[in-house]
This record gives sequence, C-alpha cells and structure tokens, in this order.
Amino acid sequence: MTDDKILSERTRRLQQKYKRKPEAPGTETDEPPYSERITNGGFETGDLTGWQYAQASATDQYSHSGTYSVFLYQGWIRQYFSSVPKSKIITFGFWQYGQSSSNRSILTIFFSDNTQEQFDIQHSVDVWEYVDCLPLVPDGKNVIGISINGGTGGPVWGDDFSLVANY
Ligand SMILES: [Ca+2]
Repeated sequence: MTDDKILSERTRRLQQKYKRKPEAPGTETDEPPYSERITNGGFETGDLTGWQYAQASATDQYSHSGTYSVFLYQGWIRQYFSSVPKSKIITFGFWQYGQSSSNRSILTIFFSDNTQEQFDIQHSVDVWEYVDCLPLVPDGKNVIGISINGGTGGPVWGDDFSLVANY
C-alpha cells in the first residue's frame, strides 16, 4: 500500500535522525537498535519545535530533566510520528507536574486506523509524576501520535515525552 510505503520511508528517515540509544530495560550486548520516535519531547530546544500547539509554551520555570518543560494552561500540544505497532514499543509515556489536585489534563493517543482514545489525567500536587501510556494502547494497534490538553483548573507542566521502539 502507498501509505505503508510512506510510513516506512518516514520510519527509515527518523531512524537515521535518531541514532541515540535510550536507557532501556535489559541493555545486553546485542540490543536491538532502539529509536526515539518523539521529536523534542524534553523541550530542550527552548521552544515547541516538533509540536503542534495552542496556548502552550516552553518554559524554564520547572523541568523534570534538562532545563525546559512545556507549560499548558487551557492549551494543548500534539505530535504525530511514524506508525509504531504496540508490540514494538519499549516505553511510551511522559512526565507531568501540577500544583492542584483539581487540575486535569486530557491525554489523547492516536492510532493508524484513524481511531483515538482519550484519558482523563489527574495531577498530584507539586511533584513530577510519570504517566505510562503503554498500558493504554490496545493490543494490535499502531500508535501514530499523542496529545495533551491541559490544564483545566490550573496550569500544568509536561516533560520528557518519549516513545522508544525496538527498531
Ligand atoms: Ca526538559
């Protein structure tokens, strides 16, 4: 199919672009070529390069790692990437920080069959916490994107968005 050819070409180009091997469980000698599929997931460019967004900005006010995170207040960020089957995902998730338990974000995960799933994410107070997205991906689906819409009730920060595939 034409779409598959386009996607595999995009994957190949992304693999060439992202050579680094993230820390992954069981780093044995013959580890597969792990690849990060999310661009600028840590916002260390100091801006939102790689993301679509509204009412969002990179900030150095807080960060989970590095210097920057994304600041959201009734805004959103979204990124599409080359399709990755769930079976090929090593880790998929991000870190979030909020200042009120009444804060909410909506997490949306997009799939290659033009479906999506949304999750209501509650925030802990004044602590970075990991949102593990991998268990939220149904078996057999291919992930093509992620979006966060937040925060309602107060500002939220996000950092270290990452999807690591084992190819
Ligand atoms: Ca960061």
